Amino acid sequence: MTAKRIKELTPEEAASMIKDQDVIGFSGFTPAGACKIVPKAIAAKAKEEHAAGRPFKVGVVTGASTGPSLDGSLAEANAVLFRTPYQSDPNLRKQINSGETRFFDMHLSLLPQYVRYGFLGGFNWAIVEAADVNDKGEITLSTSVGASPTFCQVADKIIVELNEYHPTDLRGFHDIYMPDSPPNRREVPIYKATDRIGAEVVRVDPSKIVGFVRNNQPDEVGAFKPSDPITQKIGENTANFLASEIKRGTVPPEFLPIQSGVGNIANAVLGAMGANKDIPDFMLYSEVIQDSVVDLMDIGRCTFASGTSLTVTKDVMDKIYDNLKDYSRKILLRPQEISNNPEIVRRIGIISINTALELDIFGNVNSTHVLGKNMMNGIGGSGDFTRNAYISIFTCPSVAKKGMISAIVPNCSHMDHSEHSVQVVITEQGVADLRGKDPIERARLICENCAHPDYKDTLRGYFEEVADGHTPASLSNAFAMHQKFLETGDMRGVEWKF
Ligand code: 0RQ
Repeated sequence: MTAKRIKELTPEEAASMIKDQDVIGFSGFTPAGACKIVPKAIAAKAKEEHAAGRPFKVGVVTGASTGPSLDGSLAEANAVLFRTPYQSDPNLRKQINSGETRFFDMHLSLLPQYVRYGFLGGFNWAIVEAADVNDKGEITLSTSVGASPTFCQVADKIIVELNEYHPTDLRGFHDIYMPDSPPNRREVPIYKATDRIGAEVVRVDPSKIVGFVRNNQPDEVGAFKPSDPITQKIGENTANFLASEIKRGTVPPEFLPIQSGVGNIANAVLGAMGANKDIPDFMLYSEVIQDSVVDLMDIGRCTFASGTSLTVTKDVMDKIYDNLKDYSRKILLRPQEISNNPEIVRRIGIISINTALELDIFGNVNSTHVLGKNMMNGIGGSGDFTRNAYISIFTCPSVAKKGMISAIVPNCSHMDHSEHSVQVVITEQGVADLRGKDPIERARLICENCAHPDYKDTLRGYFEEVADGHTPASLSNAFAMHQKFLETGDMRGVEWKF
């Protein structure tokens, strides 16, 4: 800790300054770098206020999802006025889906500029976790950058959650760069994943920092489920597809940077890519750097990872901190508007790999809404990458809920990524390469190569017999599989009505 003139506060003193209806930009992109001790104190204050019969709710804006101490505590205290841009907390999800909490789902690359343009109104506070802060107003962030530089720039006041679990030597791990606003914006000068273009620290007017709160707690990153035969097969199908693209010359032999989503499927895909000898050593230009990436670095298969968060379990984090100099040469954390920047994605030719909840036979993808209405997490960065990728891939198991839901349906019940952006679909059953295919060809490929055998005949019946038009559709049958699930708890055995 290198600041002498910034006041130390207790978490309760920090929380006492937050008022009902205040809007707060919290650090955090996944549980990595998310505030922990101050939001818990704010949640405790909310409970006290509610017990005294007074209203108390705050607007919560973050980089992406956070951990239980932030979204979990505030939701449990019923203290969230509105939330954006992405979340994954079960309690908060319930409140969002019951209409109790306003949530608006945003492309993660757009959030910082929305905030700077004033689209979301004023920000009373930036509350950011840091590894260090000094009297000049230089903040060394911890394990994520997310939207923190922007929150610090626009907020009236700043509270720093100084987390001494993170070494001050993290200075140098970040590349902080904020584009000018139009009409003065220039190109973001990144031409390869390893380029550095900004500062090591977030620089703020030190008089805006009202104090710091000490903490010493690792990130609340949960362990991954071990990969199962389904995720393993999806991973192998993806790796084999990419190897075949190199072989046929549509992907350059030196390969291209990879973006990979989060979660178990993404973990399995990266593992399979690492194991596939026909895929050269590769770099990541992604948003979330998770355990599997560090494993691949250790065996030399991943040579560099640029992201906005280092979302790793405690053992992996400890390993990185024990060898910080070495990993600093291979890992770089950037603001989310740079890690997910469409201009860069298009320029450097990123291969994007994201997960669908459901997709339709034409290649439209739903990543966010269960049965068209209940929010799961949010679109996250998947749209930033998909729309602009060199090759955009969506993966998912062909069925969910023990086979009672087909991930492949005649019509998506909600749409996040359209057929125009989705190029390749991969399930454990196989690969559908949709490039250069018309709608009926797409439907045949997705049905034959990716659908689960329990659903193939039903799906085939829809587009071969019931539906018609350039994009075969039957408005009265399009949601019959969803309807059957709502009525019986199983999508199987739909009979089409002519
Ligand atoms: O529910 O846990 O109750 O069994 O959905 O599904 O298969 O475990 O997959 O954890 O990878 O999540 C799309 C949500 C997938 C995620 C989504 C049920 C299924 C299970 C989860 P249970 P899985 P994952 C970079 C990229 C959007 C953001 C994004 C996501 C649960 O990947 O949020 O891509 N993506 N970001 O049983 C009803 C269906 C279903 C279904 C699955 N069709 N209908 N339920 N489930 N399919 C990251 C960031 O931006 C930070």
